[in-house]
Amino acid sequence: MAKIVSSWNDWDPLKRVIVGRCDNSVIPPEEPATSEKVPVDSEMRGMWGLRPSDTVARGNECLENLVKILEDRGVVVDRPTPLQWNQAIGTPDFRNDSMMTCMPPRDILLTIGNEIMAAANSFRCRYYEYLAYWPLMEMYFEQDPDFKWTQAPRPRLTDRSYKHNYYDEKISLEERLERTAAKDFVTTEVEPMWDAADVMRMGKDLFIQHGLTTNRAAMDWFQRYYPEFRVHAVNFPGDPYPIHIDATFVPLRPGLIINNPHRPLPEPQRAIFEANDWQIVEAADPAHTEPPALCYSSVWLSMNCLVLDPKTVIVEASEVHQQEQMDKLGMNVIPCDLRDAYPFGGGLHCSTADVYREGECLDYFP
Ligand code: DAV
Repeated sequence: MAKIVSSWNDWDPLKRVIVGRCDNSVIPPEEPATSEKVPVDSEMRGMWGLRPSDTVARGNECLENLVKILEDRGVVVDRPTPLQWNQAIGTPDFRNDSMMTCMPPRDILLTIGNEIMAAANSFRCRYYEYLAYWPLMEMYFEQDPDFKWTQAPRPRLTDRSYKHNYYDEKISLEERLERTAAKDFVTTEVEPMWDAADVMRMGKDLFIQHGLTTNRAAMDWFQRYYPEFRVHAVNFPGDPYPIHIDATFVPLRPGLIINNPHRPLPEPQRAIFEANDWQIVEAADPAHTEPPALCYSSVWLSMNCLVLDPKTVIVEASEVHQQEQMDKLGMNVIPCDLRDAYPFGGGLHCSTADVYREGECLDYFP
């Protein structure tokens, strides 16, 4: 019996990882939590259904590029088992006309030490997405006697979980920014809801973004579940669509973080980093002015990199400015052509979920 699952942060040497799949991906129908995520001028507004098959094939090709880079470096790569995502689903509390995808895994699975936990996502269309990863969880459970297989409390996602008419087509960018600054998001606080990609793991500290996909009740839940950890709620008032921390605040190695210059971490939240001599560097500008077609995310997926070890990082191949900056920061940069996977939910960090990194749970902020 071997040790298969262990990871405490995003930078220790990566040995085993899950890479998503684009098969059967759907642009989901509108529901209370998702309309917020689609910008008013997006070509995706008001449309839903299976994504065009040529884009699925191309997205999968990009993910294969990543798999090859990882395997060539000796990293073990596991893949999910996609479901037929364009099926209607229901629970006693809600019905939804479709599911979405098994991209990106980073939103669904949170690895903390020897535990992998399926998240309490706020999108109804993602309610059953964890099933794509269950064959892997079964395998880890069978092979690793220390693996803790966990499901966070399932949110009910009734109408009480959302602010209705929170989202108004006519809302201006300024109003959006005011809402972010006021921590006024589409979810209510009746139950903990969170996406795993809002949680940044740094040993004994968890920095969790409060935004459109993760609420305050989730912070409270995390602190009670992990009493030995310090849970920090963080906010980035410069982000009009605050979803996931990994295109905003990205650690490269102990002591060094790149921060989206449009979404700076405000005082006093910076204090804990500064007091411990961490350097927060403004990330380089993206190489693109627009995201690819049918993409939910912003151009800042440029900084959504996958750190292989404290000296090595995979960066998207067209993101030349980000590559150059990483190089200057002393990282060995491996470019990977992945841009056509962005529409499926994200960049290099999003498209993966940690299974095993060397190293232990350290206190970086004593
Ligand atoms: O900037 O659109 C994308 C994060 C995806 N996990 C953004 C955030």
